[in-house]
Amino acid sequence: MSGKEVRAVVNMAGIMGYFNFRQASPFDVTQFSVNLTNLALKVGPYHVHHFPVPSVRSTQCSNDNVGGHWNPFGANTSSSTYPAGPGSTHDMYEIGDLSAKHMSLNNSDAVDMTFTDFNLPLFGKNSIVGRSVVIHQNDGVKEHATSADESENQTSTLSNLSSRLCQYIQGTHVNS
Ligand SMILES: [Cu+2]
Repeated sequence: MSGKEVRAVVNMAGIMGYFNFRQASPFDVTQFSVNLTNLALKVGPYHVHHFPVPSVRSTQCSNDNVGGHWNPFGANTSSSTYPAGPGSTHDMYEIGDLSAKHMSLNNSDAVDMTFTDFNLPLFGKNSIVGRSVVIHQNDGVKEHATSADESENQTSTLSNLSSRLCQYIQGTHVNS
């Protein structure tokens, strides 16, 4: 069967790089890569949020538009048992809580890491494809958003609303 690979190419506010997600089949783990430069120690958490960025020229990167974290199983981040960082089994986290599951970008200028995620589907109703990735600044208020879409040849777009940034993930089907 055909695998899936989706990517957000980031070129916003000086930050360059990408998030890449690849899953060979619904029964395989997802390989999740983060490659970002020029973070300038300004950002920290990043998540898959519920909805895609509304349009290619969007100035609408707020949570009103992209929703909260992608969390179809209802993990409770307010619980005392919710993991504060990496090291717990992936079913303990919101699917979209990538920074808690894998690595915060706190105090980073450049990252180039690949992780194995056991709960980050690119297939089925819990898929992250067609949603958004948001990078939050360290103050927890400002954020940068990207949107996941598996259609091919979609043009990367950029918009900058105050300090929020929106960009689409471009996807391809890959042979597994
Ligand atoms: Cu977020």
